[in-house]
Amino acid sequence: MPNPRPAVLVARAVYPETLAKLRAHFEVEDNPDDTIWSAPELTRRLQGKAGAMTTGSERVDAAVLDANPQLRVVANMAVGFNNLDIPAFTARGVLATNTPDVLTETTADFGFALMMAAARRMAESEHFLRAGRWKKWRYDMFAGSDVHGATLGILGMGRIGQAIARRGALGFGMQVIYHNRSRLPAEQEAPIGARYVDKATLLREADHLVLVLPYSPQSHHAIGAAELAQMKPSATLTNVARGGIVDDAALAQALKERRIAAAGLDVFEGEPAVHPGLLAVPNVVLTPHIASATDRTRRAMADLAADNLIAALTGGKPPTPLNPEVLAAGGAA
Ligand code: 8YV
Repeated sequence: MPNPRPAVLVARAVYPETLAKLRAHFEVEDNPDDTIWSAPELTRRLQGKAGAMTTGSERVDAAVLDANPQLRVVANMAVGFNNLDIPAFTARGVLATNTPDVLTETTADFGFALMMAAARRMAESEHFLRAGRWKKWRYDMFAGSDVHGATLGILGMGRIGQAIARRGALGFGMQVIYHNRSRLPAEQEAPIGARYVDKATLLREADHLVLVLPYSPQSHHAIGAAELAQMKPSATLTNVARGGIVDDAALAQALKERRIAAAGLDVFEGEPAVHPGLLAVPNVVLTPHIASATDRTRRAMADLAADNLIAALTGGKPPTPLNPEVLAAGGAA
């Protein structure tokens, strides 16, 4: 018989409604101060817990799992799950879940906006105005590069990549090229006229390159000095995926030397720290990992994470499992 009221840990501050929903089923330890716990602190607080709700700031690996053999499920309030060691979860029969789909369009909106802001130099020109430096108009003042009709390059053509590509193709008349681990079926390529290319072609031909691939050891520094050198000097680079996919030091140098025109970054290697070289150059728009941050979407993410946790621990069907083989083997509840 499963415990009628299992204990769960909610590792970061979340909506009061989400906590109330969880409290209807579980004994909940939450984190009202929103402290980011160290690994030993997280490990300690997980003692006796059957489930946990995490965000990207909590790393749950083999050591954390081994210290908490009672843990059945971790529900990550994010679509990305590089903070969870999924093979370690699966090997121990622990379920992991994420929050796909509910954030796709919101994140695509933001990715597109960041790309446009970089191309049209919005942040740079706004800072100029606020600093009181706008004394007269000039023909070439903050002349950027066009988005409409340009070539949009997407690295990582998953749900969010496709949503950004739709905006470009259908809203802005852009030619879409993409590179991905696998090519999309023709019926998905056709409506947006997307052309599958190798990575070198993507780097060489894109006017605006947007990164939307998952972070893994394979994608670490997928964009470094060598890749930046292959891009057009007029090109922009936008990252709404994960820090670490771009070598931030190499990017700062390329921006400083104008080897690419501009960048839009929502994620950083080692965030919330930001490479000082990026802070020092004007031609980059910097935002603090907020691509999914609309009220409606963040609530939907919290709700989906809670639904996963509840289903997993009450004998239901978790909506978005990352390692469904654990469920097939009779795991979670
Ligand atoms: C989250 C994200 O806000 O879903 C993701 O993968 O990067 C963001 O939407 C962040 O990871 C907090 O969990």
